[in-house]
Amino acid sequence: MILIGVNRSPYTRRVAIVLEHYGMPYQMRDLTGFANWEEVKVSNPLGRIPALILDDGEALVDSAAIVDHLDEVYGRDRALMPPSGADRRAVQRLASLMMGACDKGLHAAYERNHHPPEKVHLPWINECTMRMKNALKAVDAVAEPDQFLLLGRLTHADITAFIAERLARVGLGVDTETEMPRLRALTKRLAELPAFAKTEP
Ligand SMILES: N[C@@H](CCC(=O)N[C@@H](CS)C(=O)NCC(=O)O)C(=O)O
Repeated sequence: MILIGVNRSPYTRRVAIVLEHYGMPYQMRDLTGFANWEEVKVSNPLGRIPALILDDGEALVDSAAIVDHLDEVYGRDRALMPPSGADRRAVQRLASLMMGACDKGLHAAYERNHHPPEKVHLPWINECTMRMKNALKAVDAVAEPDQFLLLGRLTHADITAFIAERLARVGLGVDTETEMPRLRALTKRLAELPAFAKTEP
């Protein structure tokens, strides 16, 4: 498989962590939707990363759809997403919150990075950042010391919390150590696990 994207993209990193955790072989093609539009659009007409090219050439797009496929191939009963019921809903809820937090963070970053300075609307950046932080704080409130977020094991909730916290801290300068200390403690522990360490950009 070929993963198109760069690990500084939270969505790409999520897929890379899942591939590593499942022990699935893949090659990385370091492309971004902005710098490499012509190449990326071949796999994703939106020009967004990540895209995952399967061994038969089929291209999957959008991190959620890609990890759903990887969960299926790995086996629903042992995947990072529980197969059904209350456990599945709980993991879906936190993972959706965290992917939404990434979306808010990117809206803020794009406002800053893709507009001429005189057209940057600071209130929009602040609004998006506030909403992102609110979602991160909701996860911080349920994070227990030395535990995974849910079910006593690694799930998509932890991986998505990891990438969202990193985007807030590294990409937007949020002081997560102070504002979401329990979440930050979790992401420090996760960073030590092989799938996370190996994909650090
Ligand atoms: N919902 C998509 C979002 C992907 C996304 O927005 N990726 C960013 C990089 S972090 C991108 O390629 N942006 C280029 C663009 O929006 O044109 C996913 O989960 O994969």
